[in-house]
Amino acid sequence: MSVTWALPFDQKITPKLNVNKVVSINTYKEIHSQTVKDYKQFWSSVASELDWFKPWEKPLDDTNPPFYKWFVGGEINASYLAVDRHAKSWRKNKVAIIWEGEPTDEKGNPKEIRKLTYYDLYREVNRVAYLLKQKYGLKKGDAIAIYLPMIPELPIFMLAAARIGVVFTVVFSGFSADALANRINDAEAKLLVTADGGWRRGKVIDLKGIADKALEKTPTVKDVIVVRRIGNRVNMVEGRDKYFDEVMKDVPQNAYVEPERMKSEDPLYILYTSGTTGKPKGIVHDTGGYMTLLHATMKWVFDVRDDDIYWCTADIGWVTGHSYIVFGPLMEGVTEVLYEGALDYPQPDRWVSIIERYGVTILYTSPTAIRSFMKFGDNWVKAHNVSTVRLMHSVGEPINPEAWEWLWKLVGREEVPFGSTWWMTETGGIMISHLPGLYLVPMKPGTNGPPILGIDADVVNEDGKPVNPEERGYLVIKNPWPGMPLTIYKDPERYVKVYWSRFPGMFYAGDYAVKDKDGYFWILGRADEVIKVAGHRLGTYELESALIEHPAVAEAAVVGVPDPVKGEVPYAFVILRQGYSPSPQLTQEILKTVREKVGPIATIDKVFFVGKLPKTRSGKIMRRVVKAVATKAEIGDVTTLEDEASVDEVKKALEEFK
Ligand code: 6R9
Repeated sequence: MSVTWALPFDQKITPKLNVNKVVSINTYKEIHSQTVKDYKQFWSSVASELDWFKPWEKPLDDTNPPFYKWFVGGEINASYLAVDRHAKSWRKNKVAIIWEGEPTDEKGNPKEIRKLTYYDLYREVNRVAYLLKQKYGLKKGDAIAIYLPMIPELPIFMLAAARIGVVFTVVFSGFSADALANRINDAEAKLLVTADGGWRRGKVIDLKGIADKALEKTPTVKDVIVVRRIGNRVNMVEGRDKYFDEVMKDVPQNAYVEPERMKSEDPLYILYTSGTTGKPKGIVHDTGGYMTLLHATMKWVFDVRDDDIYWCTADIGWVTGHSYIVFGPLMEGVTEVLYEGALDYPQPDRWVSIIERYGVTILYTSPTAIRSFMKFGDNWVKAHNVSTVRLMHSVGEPINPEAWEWLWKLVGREEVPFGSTWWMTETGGIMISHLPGLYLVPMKPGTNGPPILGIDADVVNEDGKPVNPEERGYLVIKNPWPGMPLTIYKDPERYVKVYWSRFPGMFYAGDYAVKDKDGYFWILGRADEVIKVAGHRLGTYELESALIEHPAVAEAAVVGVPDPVKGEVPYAFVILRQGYSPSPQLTQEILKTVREKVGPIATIDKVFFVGKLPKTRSGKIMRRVVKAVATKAEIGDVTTLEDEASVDEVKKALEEFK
């Protein structure tokens, strides 16, 4: 658990903007309880705002819990919702995506800006759908993998796949060859889309080189499409690899592909996320329910309007980007910014210059980003005009009140609505949040606010009983919701076990939370082996598995410890094999192994060498004890500990760390 600050339960702030939407928490609770009581009917009325090819017969099939099916009998297509509808409307020539590349000229101005209208997007998505269908023979039910940087081709490929019913899995460009290969193999992807590289902090990430390594062990992949981003020479395998621009030459400019009539419960994508074991979980999202939740939250949480410039600073490789860069905003027909690179490159004011350049009105960012901006000081922000911003939200980890106040004052001018939206890969979209577009309850710095309409969230104790206000417990969701997972891909038992078994009949989120007297939620952090490093979700077990791949490492325990900027960072405690002794060089080698196995995002903050690790009598490493020592917390019950001297070993390693 990473929260160490005091929570301002009683501090209530009402924004000066959007005041017409402000309601008291009691009024909100009344409205909310109605929507929860009749949640099937409530979500049906939301879903009816989307364009369905065929209406559903039943809002929810709950005959086989927890494998719920939303809007059964209905037919819909996510790509149709995101592009065709706008291409046929007055939004045709409205800008959909303003893309800005990372490289800048000597004056600090971006070298490349691309603007795609909804009609451009419609045409490109159709052409790529044609390519995938006609040239590569892909059809409904096939799977592809996408390993691309933040360039317009990424949403285009996602939407093209969705158009023809091809399930896609996007792999974040910070993952390694091994991580990519595992995901491709689990999804049995037939085709991989990658690039000749991507820019990050002025350096080129060799995506094709990493992909080539992954492709050595992915028997299902027959074809590779390489998008040229950098323009450097990369290895191309005859018969397997083709450049995107070259294969597109044979696709008619006006290609049109009929959107597949997907059943509401047909899968849209698989997104792999870390859990408590080494193997990432392939979360499968449906089409109709997922799009319904995104439609609702785009309106309620972001209050999007046609004159907005919306910017979500996440990477599309994570769920935030899937839902709130690709499917949500495009379905709503907004103009959005898509930025390729690091928010503080080449200078700490890159992000504010982007707000200023395009007149961003809605900003969706993360606590880690905010804390890193804070570190650089206020002047970088003050040098730019950010007065266009009218609404902000944060996501990914708990936001500390200081970071909240800093951004609210400096960018929000102490007047905009600003919330912290809680949700996770599994929930598909936002679950607990302020709703400035609908009914806005007063804000409190750091809170997540109340559950959104139609969502019955609660905080419970070990026995699944609601805790008292201000008492810590586990976050659960008590009713099915549109956007919930269909399953874990190829592992339905694990889906039941991980999420639905701890508290029968309730979805277990894996987070600690408190509810204050007003009914506001405050999510405190993970209650399991998952850590959020700079908002990126990692499993400590994945990192441990990577560590022991190094020949010198006999055993390893990884725990998350609080960090002032990244929220949490991983510390590794390592027992070396006989014949090896600690050295800075060995540390570097070990870190390199983890980077190779998991990816550059998996940077272990510190490696500690120990002779023993706290274990139970049956030989299981007690990470809880390691974590307590590392964070100077109460060690708690140690009756199952095999050897108390191991605790001193960990303490000593921390004290003597150089
Ligand atoms: C969207 C996303 C999910 C975990 C979740 C929780 C943490 C996300 C948060 C938050 C406090 C917020 N989390 N948003 N904690 N306040 N506003 O981040 O999905 O990568 O699957 O992570 O992130 O711990 O359980 P994902």
